Amino acid sequence: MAIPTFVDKVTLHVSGGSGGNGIASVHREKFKPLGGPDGGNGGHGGDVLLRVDAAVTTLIDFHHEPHRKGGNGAHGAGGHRNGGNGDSLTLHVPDGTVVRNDRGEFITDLIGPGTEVVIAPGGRGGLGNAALASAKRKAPGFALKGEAGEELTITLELKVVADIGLVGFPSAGKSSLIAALSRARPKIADYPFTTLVPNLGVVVAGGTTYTVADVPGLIEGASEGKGLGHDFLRHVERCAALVHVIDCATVEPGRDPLTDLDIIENELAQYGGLEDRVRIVALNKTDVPDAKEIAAFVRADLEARGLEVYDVSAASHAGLRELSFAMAEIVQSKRASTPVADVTRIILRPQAEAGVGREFTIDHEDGRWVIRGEKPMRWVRQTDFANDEAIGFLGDRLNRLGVEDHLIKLGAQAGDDIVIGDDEDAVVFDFAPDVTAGAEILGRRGEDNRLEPNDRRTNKQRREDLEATRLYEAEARVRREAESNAFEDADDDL
Ligand SMILES: Nc1nc2c(ncn2[C@@H]2O[C@H](COP(=O)(O)OP(=O)(O)OP(=O)(O)O)[C@@H](O)[C@H]2O)c(=O)[nH]1
Ligand SMILES: [Mg+2]
Repeated sequence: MAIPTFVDKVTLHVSGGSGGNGIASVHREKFKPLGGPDGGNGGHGGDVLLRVDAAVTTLIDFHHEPHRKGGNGAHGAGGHRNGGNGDSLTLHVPDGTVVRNDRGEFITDLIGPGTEVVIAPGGRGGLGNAALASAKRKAPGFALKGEAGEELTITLELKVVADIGLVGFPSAGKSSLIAALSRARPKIADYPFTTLVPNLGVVVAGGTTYTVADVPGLIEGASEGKGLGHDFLRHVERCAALVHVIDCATVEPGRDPLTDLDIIENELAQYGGLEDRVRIVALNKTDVPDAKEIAAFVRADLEARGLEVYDVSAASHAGLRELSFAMAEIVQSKRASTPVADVTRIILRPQAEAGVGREFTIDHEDGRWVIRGEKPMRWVRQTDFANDEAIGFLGDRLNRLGVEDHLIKLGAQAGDDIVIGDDEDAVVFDFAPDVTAGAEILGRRGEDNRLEPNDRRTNKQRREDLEATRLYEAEARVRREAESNAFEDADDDL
């Protein structure tokens, strides 16, 4: 039964964990009518990461389990308790994994063990009302919601990272050569298409350590899907050199070393992109007497084409030393001319596409004003629309960013539709310049008049209130400073 054990292309759905909600809570104590806000922050959602692991050679695990999600952050709680962060999830991928989005666009290429990328960041946790308190907004009756983690569909494609690629007809002896040159033990047999997946071997020669990969045999018409087709050629795309392994012992009609070479070169040309790779020719099976003669016969022609030619036998190991040194030399000079990339730990953080680099944009589309930008869109996601005060807070944030001024400048009229965000995530407002949503609660924007001095209070009450206010303002300041690192973006304008 054919069970796929090597999978070199998969589609994967990844999503970061959701951030926990911040909590609106008020500290209650006997004889203190209004304690300070003490709602804690939600924890951040866990990220989903991809990391190159030398021990992983296939993408098969993802084939079986294509949905992966980071852990959710916990919600905050009263008494200044912050929710814990969600666990991040690290997915181990083979060296040479190419990552693309669902439109087929390149995201990143993961090369070198330890290289990692945060592919789906977790959502930010929402701030609790304690962290949202300020001199002006002493007791916020709302908190920010946690945000959903980033969610995306990606394809992972394995392109083997090898220094040398062996190409040739089926049964030419490619896998036998890898076995003879390295400790790898690929399947070898006297029927064509024995190799269904690339084999990788590590070779040490002349003080150089390098890797050699073979690919399933090619035949004429591979570019039209004959045999195993072209699919596997992507595994030699990263190679510094290609070695033509030519079977000098074949008795098949129409086959001889020069014709074989031309056919393979033609298929490589159809595939494209490999023109600039150094070529070496390994005339194999020279342990067979007839083969030795044929090899001697074609050498001059091959050399006349500018090719380096090696007579070898994977069976007797004749000529392997010379071949392995020739390969080492090419690898050496390639490495010397390529700047050393820091492959140990590259951390990429793909950015959300909308509004990167600027605060916001406003477009007039179908009679509506559409606002886009990372901050406004994030702020909308953080807003609890069931809470008027939270909506007022959103209005304040937008105005401080200059959204209202800009809308007026562009000619927006009261009552116009204002849309923030795109498609399913969009939120529509009526434009109401100078009138804050939630105005019935808030006096001047952002000021909570439940806390304003009130003539009916006695002087003693007033002193007590003042005392309490000072206390929790001081507390809130200390807390905000402590958390400003973790929440640098979220509270940058509070
Ligand atoms: N006599 C002799 N036989 C060889 C030599 N190298 C390989 N063979 C034989 O040729 C047959 C095919 O060898 P493989 O190494 O499987 O060939 P391959 O190029 O990997 O073939 P595919 O995987 O089908 O593309 C096997 O029966 C090997 O034993 C050699 O140097 N001398
Ligand atoms: Mg093989």
